[in-house]
Amino acid sequence: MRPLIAGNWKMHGTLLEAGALAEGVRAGAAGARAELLVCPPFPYLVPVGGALGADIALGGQDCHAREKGAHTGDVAAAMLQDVGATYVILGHSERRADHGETDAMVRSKAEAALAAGLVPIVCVGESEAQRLAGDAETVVTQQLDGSLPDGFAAAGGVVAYEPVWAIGTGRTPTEAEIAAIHAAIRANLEGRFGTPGGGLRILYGGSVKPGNAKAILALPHVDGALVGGASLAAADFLAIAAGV
Ligand code: G2H
Repeated sequence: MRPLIAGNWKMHGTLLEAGALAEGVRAGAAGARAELLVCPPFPYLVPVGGALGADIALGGQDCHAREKGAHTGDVAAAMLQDVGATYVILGHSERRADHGETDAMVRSKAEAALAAGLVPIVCVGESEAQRLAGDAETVVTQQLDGSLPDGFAAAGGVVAYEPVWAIGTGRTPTEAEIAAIHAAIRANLEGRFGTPGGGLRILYGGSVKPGNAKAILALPHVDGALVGGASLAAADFLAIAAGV
């Protein structure tokens, strides 16, 4: 399967900076083996989508579970689709922490994304305390069971494994730990969805940098990366993509 390298810009940058970053990604993306995806803040989706061009995918960082309505401050999946997005990140640990998003809420959002024709990227990952208690695999499996809707595999959904303690910290699990969780995620997907689950992409996220990307991306069942901080510099993002 074609690897996916996704940039999660989170809540960073100005309009000018977003445009320049998108231009920089576009300028260096020709010939990339990986599929590239950029997920800017909502106000920058349209200009960034234009600057990226047709060969680099555009995504949102969240969507609402409802199709439309009186939900001040929220964005519908169909709105993302309307402005050219094809993916949406859901259930990122920052949203689970900042907005109290539960597995059930993430599942509802993923259903809305599927209904709008978007590919959901559903994030899962354990806290440091859960890792130290030996519960990482159990936690991730529970999150998968609770967060993924039934139509997930048929739509080519993406899972991102992001251990919470590795996000923005410069720390990563060992290669063996990443491989073990990704194998467990693959087994879970195949167990639930059968053969289609074996074809879904599982991304690793959490302090992916040019210096560690190649080794992480070479691990079995690592089908790409969800990149935060390092996606804010075009050269770093492209260097990570060159590691697949
Ligand atoms: C994890 C990741 C992007 P960073 O949140 O989703 O961020 O690469 O900064 O750890």
